[in-house]
Amino acid sequence: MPRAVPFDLDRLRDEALRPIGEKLIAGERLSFADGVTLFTSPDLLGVGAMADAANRAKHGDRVTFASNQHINPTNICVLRKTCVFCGYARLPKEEGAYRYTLDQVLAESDRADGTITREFHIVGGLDMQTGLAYYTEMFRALKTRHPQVHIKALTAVEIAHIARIEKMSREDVLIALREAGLDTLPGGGAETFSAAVREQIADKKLGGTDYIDVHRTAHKLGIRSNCTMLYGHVETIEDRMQHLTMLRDLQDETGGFLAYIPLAYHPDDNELGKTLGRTGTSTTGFDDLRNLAVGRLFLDNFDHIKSHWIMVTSALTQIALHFGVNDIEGTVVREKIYHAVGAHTPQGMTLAQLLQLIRGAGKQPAERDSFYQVIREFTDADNGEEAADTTQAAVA
Ligand code: V47
Ligand code: SF4
Repeated sequence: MPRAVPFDLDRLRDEALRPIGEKLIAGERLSFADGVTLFTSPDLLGVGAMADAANRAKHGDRVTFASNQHINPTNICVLRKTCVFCGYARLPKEEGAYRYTLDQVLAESDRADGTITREFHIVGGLDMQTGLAYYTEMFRALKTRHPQVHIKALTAVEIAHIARIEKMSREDVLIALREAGLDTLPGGGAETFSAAVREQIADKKLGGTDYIDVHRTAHKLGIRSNCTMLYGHVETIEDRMQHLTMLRDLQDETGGFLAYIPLAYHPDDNELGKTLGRTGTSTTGFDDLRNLAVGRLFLDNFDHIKSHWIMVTSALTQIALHFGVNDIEGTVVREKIYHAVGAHTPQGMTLAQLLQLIRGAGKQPAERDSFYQVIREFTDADNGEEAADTTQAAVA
């Protein structure tokens, strides 16, 4: 059962939201139909106010971030032609294709030296040459070189790909990766689960039920994970709700999800954007805030709702801190995937910029580890100066 949340119903201007506000106050779970109402109500501020109340009940004014570094070891991907929303992947012989050697991965990881980076977020394409040994060697070497750094790596889609090319079960792949140093799974690869949507945007990709199955297997092994939803392309509101319902159901079953991160679709430099005739920013600020707020309200069994500022800008992320968001993607060194599809945000944010963003929203910044344990609270006078800044060199 969700917790009862104090809320002033007079803040709602849309009568259709009232029964939802009453459920919030009573600690009752929202239905699929409630989710549709939240997605369609003209009263975005009312939706946001409820999400803010639900968030405050869990986290007060605290907003967390983790200092992480993205490493994308290969952009070679067998699904390059069928994931039409992706601008990052290349075929093996295509211009721009790359696959890092272990030494290149280690050289990139050394950017973490002398910084506050505590997590490597490692994802890439479905490359036939990067099987289990490629990743187990990589994780072992990374753990030896940076023992303090958490490894959040390989989406459900990549796990299933490795299992297929190695002719192993997904469970055995996860066990081997964990032995090599894998700590948690990121949430990528989910897109939108609906079969009709997948047929249009990611025809050959691991299906929604299988994505859930890989996460279930991981959770049962004690490997926690994040989850995402790609929105703002061809999906309907019902598709979004089906997706959120599947995530909420698995969370009821395992409790293994750490955070939910809605991802705004970017249309530049990918086939889908051309087909839809869209360029620039595809989602609206309204839709970005609404997706975050609905995530907070509907996913009552999730502790953390994260805004990926790279996708929706840091300005919108700041406002989202009043729409149910309690966590922001931290200092992301050398992000490549969204910058391949037209994200115009910087490739990283400094610690000082992050603190300014959070404080500017009237919130209290706290650095967390990858399991959401708070490592450091920042008092108003504390600018984290004694901690080396992660991105100064990297964003140049
Ligand atoms: O699965 C690909 C998305 C995802 C586009 O777990 C696109 O902490 C928008 O999942 N427009 C990978 N999005 C990134 C991801 C993620 C990011 C940050 C934090 C975490 C976490 C996970 O990027 C892919 C796909 O959904 N993506 N192309 C595009 N054109
Ligand atoms: Fe490959 Fe992932 Fe891009 Fe699909 S979204 S083409 S699986 S890298």
